[in-house]
Amino acid sequence: MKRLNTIPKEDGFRMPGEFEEHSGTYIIWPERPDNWRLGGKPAQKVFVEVANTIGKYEKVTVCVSKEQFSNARTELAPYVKVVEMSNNDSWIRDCGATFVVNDKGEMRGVDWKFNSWGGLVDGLYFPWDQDDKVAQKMCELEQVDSYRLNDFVLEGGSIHVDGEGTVMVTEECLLSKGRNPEMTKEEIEKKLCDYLGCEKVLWLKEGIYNDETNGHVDNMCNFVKPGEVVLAWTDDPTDPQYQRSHDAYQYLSNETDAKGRKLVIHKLLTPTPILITKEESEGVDSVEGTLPREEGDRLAASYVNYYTGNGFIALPVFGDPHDQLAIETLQKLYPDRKIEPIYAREILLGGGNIHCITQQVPKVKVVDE
Ligand code: KQY
Repeated sequence: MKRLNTIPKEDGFRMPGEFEEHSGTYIIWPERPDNWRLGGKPAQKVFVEVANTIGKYEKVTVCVSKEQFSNARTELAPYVKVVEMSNNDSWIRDCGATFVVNDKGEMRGVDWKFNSWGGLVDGLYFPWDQDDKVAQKMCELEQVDSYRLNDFVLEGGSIHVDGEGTVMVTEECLLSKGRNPEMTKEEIEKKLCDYLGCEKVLWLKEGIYNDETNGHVDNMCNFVKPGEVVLAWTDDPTDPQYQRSHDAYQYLSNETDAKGRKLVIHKLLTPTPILITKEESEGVDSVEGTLPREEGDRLAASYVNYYTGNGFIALPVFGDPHDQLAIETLQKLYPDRKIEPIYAREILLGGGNIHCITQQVPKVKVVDE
């Protein structure tokens, strides 16, 4: 498949909202023992549940190292496709392709430069060379051409789009020193709009407290549909999350989207703070260059890190009293989708959640003039 040097927006391509129809989902199998406790075995069970659940609604492809191929193939349901793919870890939202479509029913991939959430400044592991090839490999599997950006670092979890010209990000992440420190905010805006087919960037100040991605927006705020967002929230003024959520609410209340609409903002209470236990910490290998997992550290838990699929929402839950409220809130926001709660503490322990381990492939359609 070809590597393109043109600009998606000028070529007539845009990234659809995640709530638009998909042709499938990609996931990478977890195994690195310095990120996933006990050699990844507990996390693998949850990834199986995520893949098998999503596979009931849309085609799922799980990418696996050669060492784990047979194990993954055995554990995953037969309706899940398993392909061998080298990787450094399992965050395909971030290292995978961002797919863009046009009105003629064509799809292409955007292959951002990946540097492990901050490179040598504050990246989470080294090296990341195999992860940086994942997007191109997905494009080969999908048989689509791709736009490669060698000069712009971005992870898929740091953007959300409404599919109608608006992209939402956080300053904490996109202006961080480990991403594109040589670029101005205006230059970053232009790059986002050019490669996602957007006209307007919404800049939240920060994401979820203690999020090791430098505050990815996908843990903080999501588009339910154009003009409507769901925002991680707490009413506890002693929680360091409080100011972050309130700042975001204030900002979004005073903004409009690319089409000039005021946004409807739905609050989604975060779970009670979740801390790493001694046993969990001890199960993770210590490796220099990989972010350590210390007992007592607060995890960046949020219900906003859900995956929106064809007819369903895959929602992380934590065995917390707020789980039920999250299920009910999202069921009201998505009356036509089944809420699929998945106990996801093991994914959270690795530094992200269900949205971070999935990447959708949009369904292409011809749009009549
Ligand atoms: O998107 C994410 N939340 C990924 C987090 C990466 C964690 C690596 N330890």
